[in-house]
Amino acid sequence: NTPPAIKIPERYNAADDLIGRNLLAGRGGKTVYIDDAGSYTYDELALRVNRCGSALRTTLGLQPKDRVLVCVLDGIDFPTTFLGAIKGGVVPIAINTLLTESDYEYMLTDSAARVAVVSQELLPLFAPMLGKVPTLEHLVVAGGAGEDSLAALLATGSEQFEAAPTRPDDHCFWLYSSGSTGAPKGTVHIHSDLIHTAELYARPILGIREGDVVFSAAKLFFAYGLGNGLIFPLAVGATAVLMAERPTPAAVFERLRRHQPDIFYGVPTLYASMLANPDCPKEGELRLRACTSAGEALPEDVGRRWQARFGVDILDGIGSTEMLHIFLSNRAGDVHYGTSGKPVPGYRLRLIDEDGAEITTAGVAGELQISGPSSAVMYWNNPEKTAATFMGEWTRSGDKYLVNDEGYYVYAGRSDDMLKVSGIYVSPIEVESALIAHEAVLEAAVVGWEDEDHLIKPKAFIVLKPGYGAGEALRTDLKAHVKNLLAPYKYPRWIEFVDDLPKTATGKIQRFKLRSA
Ligand code: 3SK
Repeated sequence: NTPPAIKIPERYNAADDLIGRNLLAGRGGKTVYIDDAGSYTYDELALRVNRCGSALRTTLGLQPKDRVLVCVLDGIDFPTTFLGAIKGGVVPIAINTLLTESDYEYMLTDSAARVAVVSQELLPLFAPMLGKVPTLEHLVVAGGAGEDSLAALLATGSEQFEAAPTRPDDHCFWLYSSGSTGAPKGTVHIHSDLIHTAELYARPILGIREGDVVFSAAKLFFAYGLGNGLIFPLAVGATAVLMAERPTPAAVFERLRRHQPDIFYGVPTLYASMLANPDCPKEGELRLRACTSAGEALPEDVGRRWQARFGVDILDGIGSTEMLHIFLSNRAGDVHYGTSGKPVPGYRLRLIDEDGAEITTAGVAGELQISGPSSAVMYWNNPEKTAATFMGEWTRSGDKYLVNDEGYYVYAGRSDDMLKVSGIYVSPIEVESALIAHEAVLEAAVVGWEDEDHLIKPKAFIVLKPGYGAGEALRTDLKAHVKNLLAPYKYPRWIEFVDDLPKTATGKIQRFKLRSA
């Protein structure tokens, strides 16, 4: 089951490879991107990337290994800037477009980026940084037309631009990874990481191929979205649809209907709200060949309902910012809803118990650690967290998993999310899945809550589907429903109905926020 070794030359530039392979294969005239403004061929992308790399190096005077912050909404300017920087040996840092001014100030200061390329819509948050963050020299506006615009910068660049002579293990780009505690960590990836994710996961497991049209609801600044919409399509010669706006069901339905993608990449919350939406496409309206889900475990019921409606499975998997993309996944023809599937060949997984011993017994949960060739090499400026996460060959995930009797990995919550109720471990995820199987429930989050004796019991926060009214009768019904499905001690002692759940930018429920609510 070991994949063939991926040969990477001694001199290797990831952007040069991802674009150059398409030009060499004669795909220059094929469409690589469709965004809200139009479509672009591989030839056009190559010229934009050359102009960008050359302008960053020559016009703005950046040196190899300098950082450039990229806070850009999904559209052609994102791949232009991200790949242009990489081609020039400059290190782009793709960051979340939904953060606050103080988050951006932290990232600019921590990274000492000399240039920030930001979408016009985000300029008010970044304008105060010039002068405030001493290392920031230039603010470039994507989408604008003035002298500070990306368009003006590209016009100063050259269409002929030789790639920087980087090596496979040179720093290539960063993403900021946010944990449940502490400041975000600049996660440093190297040039060889990108192609490894494409060759190990996207081609063999996802089945992406030349000519496919793909659409990711997850944005390019997430590791999940970056693979989905940038690395994978370029690796095989596909076309990616990019959408700047928030991925609401309505916006996603419109793109699915208009562009008829072969592959759709979503997250569990979105799949659930799409299925609950009256405008959800009917069976036969879409031509999907594959769908993926990541970010958090996909409730079994959502996967089954999607499959029943569209005749295509959702390949639920798990990846991480640290591993760059998915290393554990279901696969077509072997989908086990309620599990994350099996390891992606090329990655090794182990489960570690609280004493640091490897778990070899089915059904016993432990922390998931991963060994594989796309692991980040460090957290910038953070030797303690680097040492705690990147332990030589093994990278810690902070997620708890167990392997069931059939060899499939089952998510059991974050390392710190498990509840001990009356001395017995309860997975909040298991209780949430039971609640989500109730017809009235759109989303659920379960946390530990102290009872009058200061003993921990499960409490559920629930978002109802439209048309269902909160009330005592529904509370009683939901408790009975969980007791019916699971061991009775697992039922939530309290149920609070809420309008929405706190989530990270990648869509993970922030249970710690509910615990302290
Ligand atoms: O959250 C995930 O499962 C994930 C998947 C792919 C890439 C990155 C992440 C965080």
